[in-house]
Amino acid sequence: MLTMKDIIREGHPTLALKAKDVELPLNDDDKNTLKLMMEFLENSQNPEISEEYELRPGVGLAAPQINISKRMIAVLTFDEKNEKLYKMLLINPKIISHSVQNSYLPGGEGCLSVDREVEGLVPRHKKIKVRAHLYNPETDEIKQVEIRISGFVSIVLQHEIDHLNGVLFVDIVKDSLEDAEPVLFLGEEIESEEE
Ligand code: UDB
Ligand code: ZN
Repeated sequence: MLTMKDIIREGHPTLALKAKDVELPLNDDDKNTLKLMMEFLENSQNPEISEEYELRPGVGLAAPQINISKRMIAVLTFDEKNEKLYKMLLINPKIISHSVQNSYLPGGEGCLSVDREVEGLVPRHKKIKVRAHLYNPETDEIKQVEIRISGFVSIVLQHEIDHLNGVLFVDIVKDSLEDAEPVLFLGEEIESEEE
């Protein structure tokens, strides 16, 4: 299994590289890497396992973060807005279109590869359309997909795709953003400023 020791940190040269396209059909090594990436996210979100192995609970992981410079990402997160579990292993993901409107996580971002608190906001597209190959390890099937998403999952996908392009959130974090709306979670609302 993967642990935090397998995750390379800020400053490691691999994190700054543009990762290579993955050749299809998938070879057994790449299939194994994808399975290990999803297993890490599952373990990291399991309270007993994450405590025992000291894992940070991750919602996404890109192959370069385990020092494999290939265009593969794993996402495991529950979207409260549409009550959908996003559990995806994506190969060669590409943002084929996006909204003009920007969005951001109001608390800022963190990263499994960054061991410090970084203040500031990260501009993201509010909505994206991603074309990728989706791998299903249960059936060993792969299919091309187009995913249209907004909200938190869209931010996770953009954060992971940035890793494939050698970009860390710390490289693009801003003190303030103009014309961007915060991603809100269930039950949250915008505080109105009265004067
Ligand atoms: C994460 N998790 O997994 F706003 F329900 C981060 C860590 C680095 C803090 C573990 C996270 O942001 N969880 C989260 C945030 C919420 C609401 C919620 C859970 N990553 C993955 C990563 O580093 N991938 O490369 C960082 C995230 C920052 C924005 C999207 C991914
Ligand atoms: Zn990250």
